[in-house]
Amino acid sequence: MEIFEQVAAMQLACREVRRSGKTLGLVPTMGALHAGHLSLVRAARADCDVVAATIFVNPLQFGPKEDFSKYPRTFEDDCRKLRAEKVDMLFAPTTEQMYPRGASTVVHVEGLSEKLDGKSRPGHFRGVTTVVAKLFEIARPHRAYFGQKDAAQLAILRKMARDLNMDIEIIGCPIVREADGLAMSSRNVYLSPEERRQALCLHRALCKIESLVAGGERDAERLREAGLLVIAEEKAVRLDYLEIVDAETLDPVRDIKAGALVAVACFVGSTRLIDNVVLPPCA
Ligand code: PAJ
Repeated sequence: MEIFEQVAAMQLACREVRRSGKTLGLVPTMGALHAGHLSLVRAARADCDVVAATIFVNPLQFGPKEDFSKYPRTFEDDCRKLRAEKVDMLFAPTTEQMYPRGASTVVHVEGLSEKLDGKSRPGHFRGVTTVVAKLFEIARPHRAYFGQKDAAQLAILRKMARDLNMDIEIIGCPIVREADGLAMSSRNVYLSPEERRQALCLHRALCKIESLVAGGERDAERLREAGLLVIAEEKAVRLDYLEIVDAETLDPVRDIKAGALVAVACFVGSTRLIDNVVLPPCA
């Protein structure tokens, strides 16, 4: 695996891949890699001739009171995992490489970026779309792989690619979970054993909603209330949002017959966790 820190070197290497007629798959990450990230790498490995991963803890997508400085950084370990998955190239730039002094251009998907996580994390999605647009421009991959775990992020990146006519196929990959249902996240390491147990209520709420849908319930508000009750049972967990929305527009839906995204975000202690489930269309 070749490691690039410089934008120009990564750009050159990716240009060479395209020139040789090979397909290039890109997997953007912030490192602290777990099985969720590696599932994206495997999907890319299965589809593309050359796989490039990126590791960059993007300061632009963290709020001033968020965990940028304490975000887990495990670079050597990450490299080992990526090598084991036969990743060809790793782009791990410094902040100065990504945001040279004086850089002032941002990419902002208006509307969508202010919904769900965007409501409680102002500026977050603007940071995500700006960095991903830059990574796309540097690597110009044929395909880019993102997790359904960050459902709003995925919807926003799809919209960005469409709106800006980016010639890149955005591939969404399923959520990878721990054995007990907790969605894998680099932030799970922040949880104490007690919080780790409390954190299961996110998945429990989603399962409750799914089981009510299986039993015939179609009313989004009733489903939402049932999910809220499950979260409320875990007294130490603070709800940020639980919403039932259209997976593309992220606007609330009234019934779930045409399919819907159920997305939840909670603070467990000081750790913010998210999870979701996609309800398929049903009669
Ligand atoms: P990060 O949180 O490191 O996640 C990188 C990618 O892994 C994202 O596409 C995310 O959805 C996916 N992922 C994380 N946990 C997952 C899980 N349990 N199952 C499946 N996929 C999972 O998301 C980001 O970084 C950043 O916002 C980024 C897109 C890299 C831009 O900075």
